[in-house]
Amino acid sequence: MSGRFLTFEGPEGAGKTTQIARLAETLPGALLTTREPGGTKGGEAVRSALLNPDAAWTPLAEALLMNAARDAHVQEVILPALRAGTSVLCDRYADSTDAYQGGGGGLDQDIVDALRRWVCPVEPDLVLVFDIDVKTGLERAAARGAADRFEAKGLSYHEKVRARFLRIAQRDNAVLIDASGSPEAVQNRILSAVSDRLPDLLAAS
Ligand code: T5A
Repeated sequence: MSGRFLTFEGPEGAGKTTQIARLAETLPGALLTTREPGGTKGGEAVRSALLNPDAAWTPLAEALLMNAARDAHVQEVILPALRAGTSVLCDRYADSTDAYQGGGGGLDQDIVDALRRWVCPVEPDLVLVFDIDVKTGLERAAARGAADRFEAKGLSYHEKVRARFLRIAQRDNAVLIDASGSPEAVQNRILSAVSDRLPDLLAAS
């Protein structure tokens, strides 16, 4: 595989979508931007079901649905792109299942890990873990419109999600990004992390 695989993780409203667009404009070389849950027709249908505020899903059901969508996304989109030499910028991936269903929802770690082993034949070269105060992130997300099913979960759920992301950020393939401040300030932190960890990506032509 010759493309690089970067994932963007973190709590609600951390600014991932904004920064993926900015990074995609900056990087040379073949690039694909995509998101989870989603990225395929089936995955987008699963996304609508999961985010619907009128639906009720247990943490186990959420993890199974997220991974059903992820399996299609990995097989149909991510692996073919990486094999073709295209780098992939992905808004959330398996670490979100760890943080939300595991950290927030209390799902058994063995289940989270087993799903990851079955569904994820590829791990990211770099995980950018955005960190933002939970209230600030939820306020940013709320300013955009009505809360989806995850945004509507309580503050203590989102504090647990954030705590799990902080743990994930300590992994060797991860880096913590302070997501507070202006979009320009956050972009500079990201460019510095990418240049430090994956200099070939910035140099690619
Ligand atoms: N989920 C997902 C799981 O539970 N398990 C899983 O396995 C997976 C894959 C997806 C939901 O699914 C859950 C997690 C999520 O709850 P989503 O809508 O994709 O739903 O949720 P988010 O990824 O959190 O998307 P958001 O759009 O809410 O947050 P982003 O992408 O981090 O933030 P962004 O860029 O859209 O910015 C939010 C708002 O803030 C502004 C933007 O203009 C925008 O209005 N903003 C800033 N404002 C001030 N300063 C800055 N620096 C700003 N940057 C952006």
